[in-house]
Amino acid sequence: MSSAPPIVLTFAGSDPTGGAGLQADLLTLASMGCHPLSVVTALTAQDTHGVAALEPVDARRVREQAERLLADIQVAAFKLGVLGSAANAQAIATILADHADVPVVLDPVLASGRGDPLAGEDLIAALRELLVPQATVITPNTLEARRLGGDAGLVESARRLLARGAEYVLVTGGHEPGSEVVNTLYDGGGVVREDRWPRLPGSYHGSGCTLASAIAAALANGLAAPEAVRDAQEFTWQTLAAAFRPGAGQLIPDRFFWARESDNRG
Ligand code: PXL
Repeated sequence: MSSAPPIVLTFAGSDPTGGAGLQADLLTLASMGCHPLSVVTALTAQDTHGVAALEPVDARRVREQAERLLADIQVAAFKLGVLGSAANAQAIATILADHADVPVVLDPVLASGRGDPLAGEDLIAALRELLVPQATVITPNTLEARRLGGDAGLVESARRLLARGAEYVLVTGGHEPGSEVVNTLYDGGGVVREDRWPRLPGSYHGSGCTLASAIAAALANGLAAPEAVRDAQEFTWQTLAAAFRPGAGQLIPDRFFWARESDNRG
């Protein structure tokens, strides 16, 4: 019998398309050999063109969902995506503080890939003040890094996030121009690694959620953060290379690309 899968708890908003959000996290965590626990923080209505509506779940319900799980089940990592409200961020910060030995991957989602806003100013402040200090790895794209870091340059923004207490900051370069996407991992000592990936054509829905969840899965599988970040990028790039277009809008990463590779077909 194989051993039990490591367990990862994701706090995320529901994306009914299955491209991003909670559903992306579940697919990624499962594909990387983990068992996902999930606390829904917000409901969205959307299609592959964009987000039409977002409704936060009440903070008491968020706390209740998580407390029930954590009283019963031991988790190997937390992953945080869309949180829905500053009150939810506060509730989650309290829960994380009660489990300070568990690694935390924080994807500070401020907007969808297409630019639909997914966090207001009060939530951004709560992310910066309450959750960044508890993060093992934060995964801002360059826009989020600048916004969270107080509109400084990228290196200075990363430095400010580290100064707030995050252990590692992975700044992802998908929004910057160029034929390569450059992702840079920083810790308090400076650049830990810089990875370059051939830019794939097309517009993807859920690449950031996939990357952050893959890092959480790799940490839960026992890797140290720099190796977890490397493996997660490799996994994410492959999901993007295998992406498909279920509707008329954005492409969705295939988190189970390996189950459909031609070698595996009967
Ligand atoms: O891609 C970030 C993201 C996360 N969570 C939810 C989303 C999106 C983007 O649309 O809808 C729920």
